[in-house]
Amino acid sequence: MAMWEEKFETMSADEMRAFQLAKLQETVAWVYERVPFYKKKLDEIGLKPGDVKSLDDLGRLPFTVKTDLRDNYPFGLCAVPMSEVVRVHASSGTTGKPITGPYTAADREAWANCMARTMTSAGITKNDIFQNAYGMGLFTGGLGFHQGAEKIGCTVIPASSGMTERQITLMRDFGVTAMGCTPSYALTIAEKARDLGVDLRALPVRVGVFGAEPWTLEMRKEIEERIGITAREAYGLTEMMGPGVGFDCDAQDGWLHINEDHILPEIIDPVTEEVLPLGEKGELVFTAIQRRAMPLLRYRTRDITQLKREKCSCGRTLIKMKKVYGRSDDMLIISGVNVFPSQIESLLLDMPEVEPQYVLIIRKKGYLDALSVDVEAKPEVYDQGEEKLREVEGKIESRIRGVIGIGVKVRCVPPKSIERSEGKAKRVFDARKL
Ligand code: DLL
Repeated sequence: MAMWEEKFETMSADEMRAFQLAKLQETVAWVYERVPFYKKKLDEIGLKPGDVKSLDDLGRLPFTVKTDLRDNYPFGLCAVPMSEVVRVHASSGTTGKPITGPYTAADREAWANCMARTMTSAGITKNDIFQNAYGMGLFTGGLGFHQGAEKIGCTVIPASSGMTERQITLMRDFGVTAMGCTPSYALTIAEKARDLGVDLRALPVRVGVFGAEPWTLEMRKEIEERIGITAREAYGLTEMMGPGVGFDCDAQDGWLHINEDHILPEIIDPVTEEVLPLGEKGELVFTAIQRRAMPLLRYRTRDITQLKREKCSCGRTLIKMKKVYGRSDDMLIISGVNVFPSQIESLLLDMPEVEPQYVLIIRKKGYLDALSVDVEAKPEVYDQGEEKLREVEGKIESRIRGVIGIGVKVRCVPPKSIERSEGKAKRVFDARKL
C-alpha cells in the first residue's frame, strides 16, 4: 500500500510522542513570543513555554475558539510579519467575518505533503489524470488538492467547481482517471452526465477524493455506483491548513487517519471542556504543531467525532478519527431528541423510491420544534401520482420514527426541484430564525 511519507505515516507510538512533544514545545514558545493574544492567555494562567514538559501538558493550554479568530480578524493571530506570508486562504462561514488562513512558504510545503499523503492513500499516482472540481480561490479545497496532485506529479486539470457540463466533457475528452470535489457536487456531476446520456461508469475515471462536508457511508456507495469509482475521503479545515488534516485509507471503514505529526487531536466534552478518554465521542480539538504563520493552540472545531489508536490494516500507525457526521452547530433537537442531518440522510438513501436530494426544514410548532423533510421522488415514482407519493411519504415517516424516534413530516417533491450543489450543499433550513 503506497504511502507518501512512510516515515511519519508508520512511526512507532514512542517516536511519534517524542516528535510531537518537541514540536509542541517549539510552537508554544513561538506563539508566546510572537502573538500578543497567546502571550496574554498564557500569562493569565501563569504558564511559561518551558512548563510544557510532556504531551499531558497540552490539556493545560488555553482553548482557541472561532470568535477569537473573528475578534482578531484578519491577521491579529499571525505569528510572522506579512513579508513571510506567501498565501492567505479564507472560509466565508455562514455569518460575520471570514476566517483567515495565512501560510509561510514552509507551511504551504507541509500542506502540499499532507495533501500528497491523502491522495497517495487513495491510490493516486503520477500516472493519473486528476480533475480538480473543488472551488479554486479563497476556499482551501481547490488549491489544496492542486498542490497535492502536483507534488505527486499527476496531470492536473484545474477545472474548479461549476460549469457541470464542461466537467463531463473534460472527463471524457481528457481521459480523466481521478477526480476530487465535494460529495454533493459529485452527485450533481453524475446526474448531469445521465441527463446528457454520458455513462461515467464507462469512462476511465476510477477514484475520487471527496470531502469538505458531511456525507454518510450510504452516500459514498451511491456516488461509487453512479460514477463507477472508488470514493475516498479528505477532511480538514481552513484554520488548520485546509484539506490534508485527515484522510481515509484502503481499510475504508469509516475512519480517517489524522496527520498527527502536524496536527495534535483531542476530544473534549463540549459543555464541561474536559478532555475525554480515547474512544469517547465529543468535540474535536486541534493544535497545529508545525505551522509557523498562524499556529492555533487547542482550536475547538465544533466537529463531533471520536478517536482510536490501532495498527491499521493499511500499515499506518497514525491515529484515527471517525468520519464526521456533523458539527455541534448542525445538531437538531427535535422533541428532546438529538438528531444530526446525516442520520436522516442514511435513511433516505436506503429508500429506492427517492433521489439522494433532500432538505430539512425546522419550524416552530407552538413551543416545540417541528422537522419536515423534502425529498425528491424518482421520476418514475413521481409519475405514478398522488396516491403513490403519499404511500412513499408514509413509509419514510414511519422509518424515521422507528429508527430515530422522532415524528417528522415528509414531502415527496418533484424531480429536480431541489437546488443542486456545486460546493458545500445547504441541506438544513431553519425557519425559526426567519
Ligand atoms: O472544507 C477543507 C476541505 C476542503 C476539506 C476539501 C476536505 C476537502 P472549511 O471550508 O474551513 O475547510 O470547512 C471546514 O468542513 O470543520 C467540517 O465541519 C467540514 N468538513 C470538512 N471535511 C469534512 C468531511 C474545508 N470529510 C469544515 N466530513 C470542518 C465532514 C467535513 N465534514
